[in-house]
Amino acid sequence: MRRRDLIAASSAMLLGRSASAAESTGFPSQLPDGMRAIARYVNIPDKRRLIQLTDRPPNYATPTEVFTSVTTPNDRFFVRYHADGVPQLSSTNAWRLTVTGDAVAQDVTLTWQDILDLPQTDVVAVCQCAGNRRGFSTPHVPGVQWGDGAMGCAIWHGPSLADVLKRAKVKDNALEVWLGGEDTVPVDTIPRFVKSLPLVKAMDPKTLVATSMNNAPLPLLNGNPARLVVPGWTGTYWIKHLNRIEVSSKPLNNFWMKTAYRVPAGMFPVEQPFTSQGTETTVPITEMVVNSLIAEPLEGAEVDRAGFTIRGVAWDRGNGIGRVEVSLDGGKSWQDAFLEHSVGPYAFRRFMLQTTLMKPGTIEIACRATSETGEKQAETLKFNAGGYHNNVPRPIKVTVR
Ligand SMILES: Nc1nc2c(c(=O)[nH]1)N[C@H]1C(S)=C(S)[C@@H](COP(=O)(O)O)O[C@H]1N2
Ligand SMILES: [Mo]
Repeated sequence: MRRRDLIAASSAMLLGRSASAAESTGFPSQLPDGMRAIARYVNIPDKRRLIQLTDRPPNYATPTEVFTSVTTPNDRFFVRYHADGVPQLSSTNAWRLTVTGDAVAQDVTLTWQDILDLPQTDVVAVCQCAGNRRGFSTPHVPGVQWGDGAMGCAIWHGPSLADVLKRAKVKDNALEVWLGGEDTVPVDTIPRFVKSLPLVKAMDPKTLVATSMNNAPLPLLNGNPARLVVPGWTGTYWIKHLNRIEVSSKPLNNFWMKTAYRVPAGMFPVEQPFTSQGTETTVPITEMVVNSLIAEPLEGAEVDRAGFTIRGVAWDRGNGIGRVEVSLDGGKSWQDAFLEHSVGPYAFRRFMLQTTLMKPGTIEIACRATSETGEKQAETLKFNAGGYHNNVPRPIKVTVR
């Protein structure tokens, strides 16, 4: 921190203001126009300084400046719910996970201890809502108007879903695994949030039933006591408060699979198509697209003409990040950023660029990532009605002094 920022920060503290200079300048860049007047910072149990977009159901975004680190702290991790029926925190002694369905040889009910007794693994992975950046869609589309903050990266720990399913002896006719959580819906007209995975993704050793997050119990609003972790896939499959699993020989036929979370067929190519849920015109949204974000400086910041540091993160569907480029002139020219070491293909990868002497004035800075397999961010928006998968580089303005 520079001396004048330090003075500004300490005088803000003396005045009892909680907003730091960085956070107040960051607010505009990460939210779409209509949201800025409604959104506000909130402190709620387990959580501190998130941006509230809606209260019921709870939808809270992570502020951009948090994305200078590889893992997102639990108390800053975003929150997304479809219905206003978050369960109460309860003892893990009472928790049960049932595995049933026409494609298991025997129904089982697992206790918390059963889950702890299975082999445990760790995966560092990004959980990103399919609708992250929806608020920047042109034209505007309905849905929660997320800016940049419907994502986070954590160290997830627990048994693989495959080992849980094995306890029920999966039969050869298995096609999909249906997953539901304990949260309820306030009215019958909203269907309960249940999603399915194709068997191959459910059996992937990296697909976990996570019992901890960043080496601590999951916060209530991130799915305590256990949630599904589906590395490389959008957040919609990461079922929170997981308590029931059905292994089925049939495709799940509900609102959340057949109507919501779908994209036009062919618009976003994937490596492992979810064939049992595809039609000729639409497919379920699954694998994330390559993307990147500048977390420092924030939009509207004043930067030093002698040189300043640009930092941020890049991520993709799990091939890993191979390159991040930064532009200091609104996308006309690009230079390679320095990539920090990778902590795994599903994690955020940090980048940084140190600038050299430049002229005072307003500049636009932007970043764009390329995956290890050559996937690049889109140059123009691939418009779709859900506002999903927006990975167009978005320049931010800073003032050089
Ligand atoms: N039980 C339950 N799980 C859920 C949801 C939900 O509404 N209920 N929302 C999903 C969606 S769309 C996303 S993006 C992620 C968000 O995870 P987080 O709230 O821990 O950030 O949870 C997923 N799991
Ligand atoms: Mo989501």
